[in-house]
Amino acid sequence: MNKNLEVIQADITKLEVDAVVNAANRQLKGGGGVDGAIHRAGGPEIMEECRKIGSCETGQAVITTAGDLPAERVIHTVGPVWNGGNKNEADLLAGCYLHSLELATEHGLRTIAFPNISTGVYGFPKEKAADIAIKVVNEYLQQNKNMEKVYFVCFDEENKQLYEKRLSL
Ligand code: AR6
Repeated sequence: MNKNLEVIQADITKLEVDAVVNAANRQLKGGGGVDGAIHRAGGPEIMEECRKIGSCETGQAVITTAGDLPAERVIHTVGPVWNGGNKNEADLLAGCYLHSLELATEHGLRTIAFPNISTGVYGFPKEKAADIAIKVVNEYLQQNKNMEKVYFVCFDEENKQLYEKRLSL
């Protein structure tokens, strides 16, 4: 396993990292799950910036302040809704991880925490999502030495076990 990769079970809003990633929607209008938790804990400044940005395409990422969160910035990415697997869901999910990492690098951010994007309300199968997330992040870390630490933040036990198994922890 890449030593810059770590699996943790935690509430992402509590992490002191350079960037936390939010599993947002295309309208950047907030919602439930991790999105709701980030806006609740981070306060209204995050939503103010989201409103100015307007929207984000599925598979892409945008960046805002982290408001009152201990992190420095929030990267909002929009995961695909699972629709059976033939609607380009895998590539779109890979795009979420890649574009978030690229945006972090552009902004000089060296530690980043990802939630399990699309595996909640959006219904992406957790095993497939873990395979994609680990592959994209591993490849990125091999090619980009600027990134110090990537955390896979698993909220539920099932995701934690899936990630640990794949990373042979
Ligand atoms: N910290 C870390 N992970 C969390 C937290 C938290 N505080 N809360 C939930 N999770 P979801 P999606 C996990 O549904 O599937 C929203 O309404 C959760 O257990 O948050 O990409 C948005 O506005 C799951 O493993 O995101 C969108 O409309 C993971 O975060 C839509 O849901 C992602 O679940 C996005 O759906």
